[in-house]
Order: sequence, then C-alpha cells, then structure tokens
Amino acid sequence: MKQAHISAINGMEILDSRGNPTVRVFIELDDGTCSVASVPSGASTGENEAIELRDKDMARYAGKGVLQAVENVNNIIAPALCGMDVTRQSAIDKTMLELDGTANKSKLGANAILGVSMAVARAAAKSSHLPLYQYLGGAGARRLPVPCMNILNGGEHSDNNVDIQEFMAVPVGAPNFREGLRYIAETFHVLKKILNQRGLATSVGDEGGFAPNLDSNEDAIETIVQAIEQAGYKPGEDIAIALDSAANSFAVDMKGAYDLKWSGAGKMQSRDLIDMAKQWLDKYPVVLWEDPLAEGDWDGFVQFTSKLGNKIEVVGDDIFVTNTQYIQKGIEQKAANSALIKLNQIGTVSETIEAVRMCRDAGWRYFISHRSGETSDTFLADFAVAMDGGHLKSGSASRSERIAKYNRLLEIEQQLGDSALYYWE
Ligand code: 2PG
Ligand code: MG
Repeated sequence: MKQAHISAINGMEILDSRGNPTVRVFIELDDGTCSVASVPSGASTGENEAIELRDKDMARYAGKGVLQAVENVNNIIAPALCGMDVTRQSAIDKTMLELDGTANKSKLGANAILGVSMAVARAAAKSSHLPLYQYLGGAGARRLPVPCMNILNGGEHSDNNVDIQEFMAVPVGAPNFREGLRYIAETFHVLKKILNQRGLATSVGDEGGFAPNLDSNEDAIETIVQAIEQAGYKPGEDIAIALDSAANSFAVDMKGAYDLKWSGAGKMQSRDLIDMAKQWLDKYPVVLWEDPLAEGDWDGFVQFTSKLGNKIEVVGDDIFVTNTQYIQKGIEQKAANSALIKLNQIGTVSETIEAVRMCRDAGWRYFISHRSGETSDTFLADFAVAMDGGHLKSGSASRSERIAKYNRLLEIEQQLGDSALYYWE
C-alpha cells in the first residue's frame, strides 16, 4: 500500500479543562487525510517531567500562554516533518527530539512535540483505515482497561482537607467494561447522596470527583466503602479501591519527611506512612497504591514495595515520570512493581511506548493515565487498549473531558464485540 506523507502541520492555542492554555495540532496528509490532537497538562507534576513550554508573558493568562510552543510547531517542526511518511512514527518522533536537542524538551516544548506526535499517530491510523487502538496495538489489541474512577479528590486537585489526592473505585468483578463503568458510576451517585446526607459539599475537583471536607483521610476511604455497599456491590469482590497519595504534595524535603498538612494529621516519616498503608490494607480492599511516597524518597519506595508489593500494585508516577531512565532504576532497585504512564510526562508517543515495553519486559504492570488538566481528546482511550495494560484512570463520572475517554472505550468495546476482553489480574 502506498504510504501517505505529511503535507501540513498547524498548531493553535486552545484551553484545557482548567481554563489554562494548551496546544492543539492539525495535520494534513497528501492523500487528503486530516487529524487533530490536543495536549493535556498536570498540576501535581514530577520534577523530572518533560518541560511544558509556557510563554511567561504575564499580560496573557498569568504567564501560561503557549504561543511560543505553537510557533515552534508551525515554524520549526512543520518544515522538518513535511514530506515524511506518516507511518514512520519513531523516525518522526526522533526527528523532533533532534530538532529540540535538550534532555527535557525545553527548547521546543513537550507540549509542542507531543501534540504533533499524537496527531501523526492519528493521521497514520486514519490513512491506513484502522481505528487508532488497532493501528498502535495491532490486530491483537482487544483488551479493555478496567476503569479506575477517581470519585473522591483531595491534595492539589481540590481545596478540601484531604491529603491523599485520589480515591478510585475499581470494578474488578465486572464482566465487561460497560458493566464496570456502570458499577462505578452508580457508586459515584450513591456517594453524592451520602455526602449530602452528612451535610457535606458535593462540588467536584479537577478530575470530577467530589471534594468534601472530611474528618480524616481514613474517613474518605470509609465513606467510599459505604458508597460501594449502598450501591449494592461487594467491596473487594465487585469494586476494589485504588489510591494515589501524590505524596510529593505533602512532602517536606522529598527524602522521607512529610507533613499531612491539609487534614492536620501532621508530621510523619516514610515508615509512618508505610505503617498506615499496612493498616489500611488490613481493613480496606485496596488493590493499587500510586505514589505512596515522594519522588526523592527512593528508600521509602523500596521499603514500601518490599513490605506490601506482594499484596498490591505499587505504582510510581512522579518518581518515574514515564521516563525509561528512572523506570530502569526502579526495576533495578525494586522500588515499585508498576509505572504510571502519561504521554505528556515524556512527550512523544514512541517514548511512551518504550516506557510500556520496559515495564512489560520486567514483568511490571503499567497504569495508563490522563492528566488533571485535560481536553475532549480521546487519544488516551485508544492508547490504553493498544498498550494492553489492563487498567486506566481518566477521572470521575462527571466533567465531559473525563467522560469522553470512557465513552470512547464504550465505543471500542462495542466495535470489538465478542472478541473484547476485560479482566483484572
Ligand atoms: C496524577 C495526575 C493524574 P496530575 O498525579 O496521577 O491523576 O495528576 O495530572 O495533576 O499530575
Ligand atoms: Mg499520580
């Protein structure tokens, strides 16, 4: 089959779900195919993430404009990529890395580079007449991810008094994605009722989960267990719980000292947090714990994993930043048994796939993730099916930028029909 070539690339500045500027990229091919992709943006970011280029012009969007990144797409990246075979994703990504020339994509901006990289993959899929998940994952891509739904938000994603950033409902016992989504959406609605009855706020945080002031972090998890039961499900059997402490956000020095400042639980050391986790695992059906410690607390991570890694999935997010350099170190040190995978932490589709490959080769799991600042782009849904990782997080059962990904997964499941797989392992 004759491959199509890139004939035009154009960037523009749009807004993300927090009302902050982000990059959207349009690509045209010489066979008439057009594609578009939009870049997400995080709030609780790791120190070593690829750099999102922001204009720092305080007269616009408090310095958060992305006009320079857009210019880089239009004036530097576009001329270099035009004429390239669009199916050569890794060569295209490599060309952008060379154009940028820095270790963290600070020259052109990871937001500029990723927008192009995603739009390239999407254009190539379209031009090949394949759905994106199949283009990226091959004919064997047929496993739907178990949705880990962040129904209660804390930390830097809300203004409440809960330190732990994400409390996720995980429909481990559902027979398929569609039913799994129903289990947890129903639980979300019951949670709202419970909060209402307690006179607590039911406004939502950045990822669409409720963000009430509670008595303690443990109150949050107890309330979710209650919601699971009242929705008619068995905690642990039908619906389990996943947590993201995002411990960077309450770390004092990133090396093992913490201050659970929002809840008032106060100063703690890594070992106190590990003890707390142990107790919670005895009491609650937690199956996954992301960033239980801060990114610089490698010893803490090693301890946590050696004590609890045989019971649950221990995911590194800010500590690994989807970067094979840090994932490799994590594998060698047994600092976790899974890595969070975020496209914009590393900045190209090819490098994200490399991170997934490294996890897979080491027998690790990998957890595909949105960002707290998102757009209506559903690339993530297809990417999760393509990567065959078995689970993803895309926020709660509210806010269209979150639901868009879940709805796309419903479509994929429908398209796959009988061949669709769904299971928690
Ligand atoms: C996280 C993410 C996504 P942010 O910490 O895992 O939930 O948040 O995008 O703010 O880094
Ligand atoms: Mg995280």
